[in-house]
Amino acid sequence: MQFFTRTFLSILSHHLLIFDMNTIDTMEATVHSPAATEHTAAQWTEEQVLALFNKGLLELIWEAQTVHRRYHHPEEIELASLLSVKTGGCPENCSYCPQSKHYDTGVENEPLLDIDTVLAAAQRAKEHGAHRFCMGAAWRSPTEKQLDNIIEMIQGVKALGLETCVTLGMLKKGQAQRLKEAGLDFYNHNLDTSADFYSEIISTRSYEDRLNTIQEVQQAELKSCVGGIIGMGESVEQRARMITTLANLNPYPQSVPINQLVPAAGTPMAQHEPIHPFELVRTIAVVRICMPKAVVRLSAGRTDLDDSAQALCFMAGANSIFYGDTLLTTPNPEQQRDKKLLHALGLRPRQA
Ligand code: SAM
Ligand code: DTB
Ligand code: SF4
Repeated sequence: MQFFTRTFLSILSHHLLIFDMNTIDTMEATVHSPAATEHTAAQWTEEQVLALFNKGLLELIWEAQTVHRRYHHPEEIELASLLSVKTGGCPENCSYCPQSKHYDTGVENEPLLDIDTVLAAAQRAKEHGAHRFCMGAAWRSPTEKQLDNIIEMIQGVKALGLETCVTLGMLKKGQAQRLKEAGLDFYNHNLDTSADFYSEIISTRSYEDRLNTIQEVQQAELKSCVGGIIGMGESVEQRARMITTLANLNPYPQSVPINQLVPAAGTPMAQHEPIHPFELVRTIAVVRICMPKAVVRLSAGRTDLDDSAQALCFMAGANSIFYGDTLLTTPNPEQQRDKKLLHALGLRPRQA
């Protein structure tokens, strides 16, 4: 009897294995990815990325989910809390940003927060279940003195057992290395859009400047967090172009935040119509397929998404969110609402 049971189970598991392998083969055949399985892959063309954008949405989500499951736990989500440690008065003229001094947005130019305030916020974030703590500064580029202060914050936050990320603007030679030595985990520096659309939204710096800082970050062996914003009036081709640039970075970013424009009053983009949530879902799916191992963050713009739209973003491969009641200067969904949503979807926070 035992023999028959064991034989039956062995035949069954063999068949299941064959079924599984066949299923995976079929899945891989439909993704058409140019060997984009490692962080070092650098073979995407604009045409291939645009072809993904042009697929049927449900097919695209399925492909993205297939890639996602190959590299990530499908029920795990990263919770990243965000704090603006230096708000407002920024000399850059990014036309989406409420912190630029070029626009009258009601955001005041505030001094750098003191270390105790930052560490208290980080402690609260940890108690609420955050895994990563990101600190943002409205600077074009930090001075050495400003970097000293940020380094003290990084060391304090790390000592609390949180992963650290900072976004401080452009870095000069040697600054990424200083941050690395301080124990920083991630540097966030977004490309924001495609090279050909960039000069229409910012004129105080170039795309090249952005790429140079990303290169500094990578050469210092910091992990990079690089993404963009959609809904600024860019075309689908321009979205595909931005993703091609991201995916062809060598290595591609370990973390990719996808923001939906938050149209802030007083900025040149204040009147922009919101994009349809499916456009965000589609963009996330393409990012997931092109950068399979990256953590993809559903970032700014979540207050405009209902639970179903967010669930679709997670199906499409997003596995990180900003967690906390505010982003830098604009609102984010309340923590309690997020807790309920994650529970309803069976998602559990990634542990340190
Ligand atoms: N000043 C630094 C810089 O620009 O690199 C760091 C802070 S900046 C506020 C960080 C990122 O926030 C920007 O690159 C952009 O992607 C995002 N961001 C700013 N304003 C936004 C808005 N209104 N909607 C969506 N994302 C926004
Ligand atoms: C990122 O990609 N999004 C975050 C973070 N990196 C620094 C910032 C979103 C800012 C949204 C507008 C605001 O709150 O001021
Ligand atoms: Fe300044 Fe960054 Fe805002 Fe641009 S996005 S205005 S660089 S804070």
